[in-house]
Amino acid sequence: MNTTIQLNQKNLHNLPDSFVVPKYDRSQLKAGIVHIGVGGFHRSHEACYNDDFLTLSQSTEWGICGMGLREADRKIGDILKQQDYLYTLIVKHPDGRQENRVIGSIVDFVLASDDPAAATDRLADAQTKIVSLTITEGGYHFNPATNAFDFDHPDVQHDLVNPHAPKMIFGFLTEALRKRRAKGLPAFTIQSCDNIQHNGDMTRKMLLAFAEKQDPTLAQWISSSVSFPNAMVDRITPMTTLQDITLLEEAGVQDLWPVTCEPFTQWIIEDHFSDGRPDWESVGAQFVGDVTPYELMKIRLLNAGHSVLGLLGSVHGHATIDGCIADPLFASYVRRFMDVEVTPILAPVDEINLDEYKSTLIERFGNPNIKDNLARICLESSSKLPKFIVPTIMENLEKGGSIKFAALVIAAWCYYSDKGVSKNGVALDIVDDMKAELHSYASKTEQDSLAFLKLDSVFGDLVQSKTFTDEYVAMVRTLYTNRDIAAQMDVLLGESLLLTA
Ligand code: CS2
Repeated sequence: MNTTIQLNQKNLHNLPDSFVVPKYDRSQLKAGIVHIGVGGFHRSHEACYNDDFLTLSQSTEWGICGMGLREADRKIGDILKQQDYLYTLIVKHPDGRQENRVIGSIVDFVLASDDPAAATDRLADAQTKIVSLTITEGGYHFNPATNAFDFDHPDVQHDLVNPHAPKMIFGFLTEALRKRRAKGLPAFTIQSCDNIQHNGDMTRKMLLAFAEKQDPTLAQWISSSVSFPNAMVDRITPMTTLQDITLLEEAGVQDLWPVTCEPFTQWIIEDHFSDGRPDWESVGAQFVGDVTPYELMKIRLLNAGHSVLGLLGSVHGHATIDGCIADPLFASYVRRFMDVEVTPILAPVDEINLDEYKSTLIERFGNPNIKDNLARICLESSSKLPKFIVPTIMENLEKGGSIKFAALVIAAWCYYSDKGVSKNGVALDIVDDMKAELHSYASKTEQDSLAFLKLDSVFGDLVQSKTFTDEYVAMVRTLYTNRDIAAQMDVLLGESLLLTA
C-alpha cells in the first residue's frame, strides 16, 4: 500500500508530525513581492525569511509571486502549481539532523515567456511593491572589459525595438515601469539577491543603460523613483538530488522539487524601499546604512573560497566541497588564501570578528550532509570569477600583496577549461555560457602560456601585469607537465607558512 501523501494545500494538515507547516492563512495572502528567478536559492532564502515573517506577523500583504522569464523555468512553475506553490525546505545540520519545513510564502507563478504582456501587467499591478531578483551573476549583462552594459546580446537587441514584448530582464522591468508610471502608481523597489558587490547599484546602472537607449524620459523617471537597495545574501543551497526526493518519500511525503540547505542564513540589506517592505528585521534580517563591508567580506571569502575549492578540487578529483574540506591540504589552502590574500584587503566589519567568520566558513563548507557538488560551484565560473576572485588579485597587485594562491586557481581553471578531465581522469561536467570560448583560449596554452588570460571579457587587463603573469606562467607550465595539483598547492602553502614563521 502506498501511504505517501502528495504535498498540496488540501493535504497540508495530514503530513507526518515531523513536517513543520505554515501557520498562517494562505488563502488571504496577496503577492506584494514578485520574485524573478525561482531557483533553489530563492526558495531557501528570501522565501524562507518571508515564511517566518508571515508566521510572526500574520500579514496578508507580503506573499510572493514567482516569475520565470525563460522556457527552462516552465518545469519549476508547473511543479509549484501542482503543489499549490508549497515545497519542503530540508535543512541539513552537520550532526545529521534534518528539519523538514514546508514553506508557504509563494502563492503564484507566472511564466513570462508564455505571455510577456501579462507578466508586465503583473509587475505593474498596484499590489506589487517589491520585485526581487536572483538572475545569477551573469544575468546583468555587465561586460567587465568595457565596464558597461553589454548591448550585443540578441535578446537585448530584440528588447530595444520590441518594448511591449520583452525577452530579457531589463526589457521586462522597463516595460513594467512604463506601465506603472502611466497608471500613476509609485515605482516598485528592485531588490537584487545575487552575489555581486553593490548588487543594487549594479542593477540600477544596467537598467538605466538599457532604458536610456529605449526610452530616455522613462529612464529619468526610473532614476528618480525606483529604489535599488544593495544587499548581502547568504545560505549554502546545493542542487536538489533524486535522493532528497526519495528521502522525503520514505518519510511519507511526495514533493517533486524540495530544496536542501544548511542551517546558517544571513541577509543584510540597505534600508531604502520605494513602496514599503515587510519587517524582515523581525525575523533575523539586518538593515544597515551601508552594506559594502559585509558584501565584500562575503563575496571575497565565501564565494571566492568556494571557487578556490571548486576549481582546484575538480582538477584534483574531489567531488564535493565537504570532500575538499575533509582533505587537510585543501582545508589549509583555502584558509591560507583567505588569511593572506583576502583579509588584508577587507575593511573592518562592525561587530564581526573576521577570524571567527572565516572559521565558521570552513565549518560550514565542511558540513558532511550538505554534499555541495563541485559542478554546481564551478557552474558559470566565467561570470563568478570576475566578481569573486579577479578583483582581489587586482587589488593585491596594486598594493604589492600576495597573489600566488589565486594565481594557481586561475591556472587550474585554464587546465579545467582546456582538458575537461581531472588529473585522475574523471570527466568534468562543465556548464558555462562561455564554455566554447573558455576552451578555445585555454587550448592554446601549450603554444602560448598566456593564451587563457587574453580572454579580456573575463580577466580585464590582468594579462598586462608582469608580477601576475610570471607566477601564472610558472604554475600553468608545471600543471601541464603533469605535476599533481596537490603537490603545487603543498609547495605554495609551505612557502607561505615559512614566510610568516
Ligand atoms: C556559491 C554560492 O555559486 C557559488 O559559487 O559560492 O552559490 C554560495 O553557495 C551562496 O552564495 C551561499 O550564500
